[in-house]
Amino acid sequence: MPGIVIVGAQWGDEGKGKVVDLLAEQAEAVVRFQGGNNAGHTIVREGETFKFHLIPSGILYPGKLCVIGNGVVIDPKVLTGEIDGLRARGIDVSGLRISANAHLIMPYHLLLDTAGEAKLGKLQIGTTRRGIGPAYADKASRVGIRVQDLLDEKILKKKIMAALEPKKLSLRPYERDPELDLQAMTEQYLIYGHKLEQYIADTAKLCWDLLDDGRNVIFEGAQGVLLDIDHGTYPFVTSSNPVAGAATIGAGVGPRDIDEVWGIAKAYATRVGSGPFPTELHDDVGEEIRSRGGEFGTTTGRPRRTGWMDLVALKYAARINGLTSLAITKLDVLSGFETLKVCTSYLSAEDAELDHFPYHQSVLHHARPVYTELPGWSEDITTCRSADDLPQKAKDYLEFLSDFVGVPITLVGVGPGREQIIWLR
Ligand code: 2SA
Ligand code: GDP
Ligand code: MG
Repeated sequence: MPGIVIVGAQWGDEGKGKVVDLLAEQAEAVVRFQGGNNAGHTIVREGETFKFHLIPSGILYPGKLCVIGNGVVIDPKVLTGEIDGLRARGIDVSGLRISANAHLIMPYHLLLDTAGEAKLGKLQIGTTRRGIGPAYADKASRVGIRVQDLLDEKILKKKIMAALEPKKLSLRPYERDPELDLQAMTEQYLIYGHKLEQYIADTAKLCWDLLDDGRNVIFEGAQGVLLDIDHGTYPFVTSSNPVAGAATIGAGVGPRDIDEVWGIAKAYATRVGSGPFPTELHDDVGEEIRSRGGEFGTTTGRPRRTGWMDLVALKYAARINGLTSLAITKLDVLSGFETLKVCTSYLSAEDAELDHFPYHQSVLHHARPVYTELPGWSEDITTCRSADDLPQKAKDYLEFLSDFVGVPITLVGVGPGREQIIWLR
C-alpha cells in the first residue's frame, strides 16, 4: 500500500471481492474504477454471503469510505436497490461516495444491449445484458447522462432527449415501452437523484486527498484483463478496461499514486460468455471443476465455462498489468485430482509453438494448449491456514505457477470464507 490496485488476472470471477474485503481492513478507502453491475463480487463473512454489483467490497466495515469512481457506469435502479438491501441487513452505508462524473445506465441501454445480442445470433458476445456496452458507447459518443445531471430536471430532460435522438431507429420496436417515455424517465431518474444526492461527491479529489496524506487506498477492479476492451479477446470482451492502468483514469489519480498491483487468479480457469478459451474442458473434469467450484455467474447465474490453468495467459496478465503480486484463489477446488495440467504454451493452426499470448484474433481462436502435467494432492486443504499446513504437492503447484509467471504469490485461497486464506509473504 498506500495505492494498491486489485485486478482480475483471467476472465473475471477470480475472487477479487474476497481479497478486497480482506485487505480493506487496512485501508482508508475502496474505489471501484470501471465496469458496472455486470460485476458480481462475493464476500462470505461468518457464514453470511454478500454479493456486490456496484458497491465496493469494503462496505462491510462500518463507515469505510467506499467510492464509485468516474469510470464506472451506474444503473441507479440497481444502486438504490443495493443500498436499500444492505441497509435492510443492518449494514452501514454512510461511507459510500459516488462520482458526479460517472455515467448512468438508462432504460434504453438495457434494451439496446439485449437487442444487440439478439441481432448477433450465434455470434453473440454473451453479455450480462445489463446495458454496459451501450452506456459506454454513449459516453464515448458524448451523449451520456452523468450522475450530476440527476440533480437538475431541465438539464436531465434535455440530455435524455439528445441521447434518444440518434437511437430513434433502433428503439422503434420499443416505441410503446412506458419506461422509454421521456417524461416518465425523467421523473424516475430525478427520484433516483434525490435518493443518491447525499452520496454524490468529487471523488477524484477525495482519493487524491487520502493518497496525499499517505493513507491506504484500494482500487477494486471488476471483470479481468482478458475481458479488457483493448487487451482482451476482442470483440468477446466487456466495454471497459479492467486492467490496472485504468484505475488512474477511472478514479482520477496519477500513475505515481499506484504502489502495488495485485493480480487475482483462480488455480484453474473459467470464463462466462462467448469467446476463445484455449484450455477449456468439455469433459467430466470440466464438469467436476464447475460443480466443485460452484462456477455459476454471480450476477446472471449462468454456468461458467471451466478449464485448466493457462499460464501463457497469466504471464500476459502479469505484463499488461505490471503485477507486483499474485493471489491464487480456489486452490481447494483442485484437491483430489490425481494429475493437474497447466498450459505452458500454445500450438498454432500450423503447429508452431507460441510462448506468448497472441495478439491476432484468428491465431488465438485456433490456439491449442500444450500442457505440463503436475502431480495433484488428495488432502482436503480447506482448513489449512499456513504454507506449512499445505501438502507438498500443493506447494509445488504454487511454486510452478509463480516461477513461470515471474511474480510472487502473496495469498492463497482455500475456501470462500474470509478466514480461509494462507499468507505466503
Ligand atoms: P458485458 O455485460 O457487456 O460486460 O459482457 C461482455 C463480456 O464480459 C463478460 N463479463 C463477465 N465475465 C465474468 N464475470 C462477470 N460478472 C458476473 C459474475 C457474470 C455473470 O460475477 O459472475 O453473473 O454472468 C462479468 N461481467 C461481464 C460477459 O460474460 C461477456 O463475455
Ligand atoms: P469476483 O467477481 O472476482 O469477486 O468473484 P466472484 O464473487 O464472482 O466469484 C468467486 C467465487 O468464488 C465466489 O463464490 C467466492 O465466494 C468464491 N471463492 C473465493 N475465493 C475462494 C477460495 O479460495 N475457494 C473457494 N472454494 N471459493 C472461493
Ligand atoms: Mg464476479
